[in-house]
Amino acid sequence: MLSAMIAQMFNIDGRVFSVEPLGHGNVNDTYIVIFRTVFSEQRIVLQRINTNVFQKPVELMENIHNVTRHVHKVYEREQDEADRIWQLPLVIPAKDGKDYVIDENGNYWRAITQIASAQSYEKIKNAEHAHEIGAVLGHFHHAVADMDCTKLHDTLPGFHITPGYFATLDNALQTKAGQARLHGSKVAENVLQFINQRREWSSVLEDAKARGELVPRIIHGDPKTANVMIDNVTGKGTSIIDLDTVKPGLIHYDIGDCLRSCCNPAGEDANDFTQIVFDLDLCSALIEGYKEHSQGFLTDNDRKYLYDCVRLITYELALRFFADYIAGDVYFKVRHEGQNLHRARVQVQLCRSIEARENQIRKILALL
Ligand code: GN1
Ligand code: MG
Repeated sequence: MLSAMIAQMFNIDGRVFSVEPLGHGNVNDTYIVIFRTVFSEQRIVLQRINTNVFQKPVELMENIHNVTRHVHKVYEREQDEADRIWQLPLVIPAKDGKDYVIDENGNYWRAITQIASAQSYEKIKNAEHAHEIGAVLGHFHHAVADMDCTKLHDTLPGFHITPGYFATLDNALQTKAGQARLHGSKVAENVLQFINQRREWSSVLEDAKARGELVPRIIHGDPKTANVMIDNVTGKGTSIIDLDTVKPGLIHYDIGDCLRSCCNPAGEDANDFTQIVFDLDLCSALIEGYKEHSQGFLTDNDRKYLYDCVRLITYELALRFFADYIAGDVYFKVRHEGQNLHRARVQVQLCRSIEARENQIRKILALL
């Protein structure tokens, strides 16, 4: 098996014993690999980087390398005062010293340590879980707060720049196949209508950035429920994972995405649309956890756009899923035809719920 052969090219003791798929990532292929020696075994996470999405894998690995090295130092330095052992995966070098291996087809692979005795969940479980996810994101932001974001590469230009995604959608809509998908169902037409009604507002964060009200920092880029490891023993958050999108960006992209993901108890693949709501108790719990561990670095201008970022990142994901459906599923992996349309519809429903609860959400976010 190719993945086993690749795994063996990393600098890890022992021999590959097994390789199994891991998680439900929408972009990369992820495996858990067990290495055995005569007296022990070790599990590592092996990933094939999707270079259709991440076109600069070497720069991407450089970002991950530099950020993890910095964060590990912070966590070690602050260890004695911490209420837990905070963790972050470590990049495992290949036997040739590089942070990746290129296979015979030109694919890039990387290996990272597994955060053991912990797991992540596709859907939020309860308020305590939301609190811990907020804590992990807040603590990660605290750990990178003193790092100069201009030292990182922009490995995914346009990522979370909401107005930029209209070009993808509009181009796809101009094709025959795109028109057929749009008019193939009332659902698709309704999603497009929802998106079009909010086009003008969708530059709200980018406009604030252009005015200098919001400034780029280091962000995680994808702090969804499934990317936060929860300790099996204590139930506390221990690590954020999936560091592909660690790069310069607005902190609002992270806060918005985290709330979008964690405050919807029905999850991204919900089938029962009556269950899709933006849950205010989960929101309060997440914000509390974030506040406790981010050690307060938000400015007044940052606070001004907190409600917008929750609504916007939810809207943006609806737009991204929908544009990909219209384009023929070229970006997000799908397990069945129509999945990206379904995913878009879920985010539209969530966005409607956010809009309906604007005042209550603003009140909660004012606590940050
Ligand atoms: C993608 O690959 P994965 O599942 O970590 C996407 C995120 C979306 C997320 C939605 C690079 O993340 O932006 O929020 O799906 N990542 C990229 O589940 O586009
Ligand atoms: Mg990701």
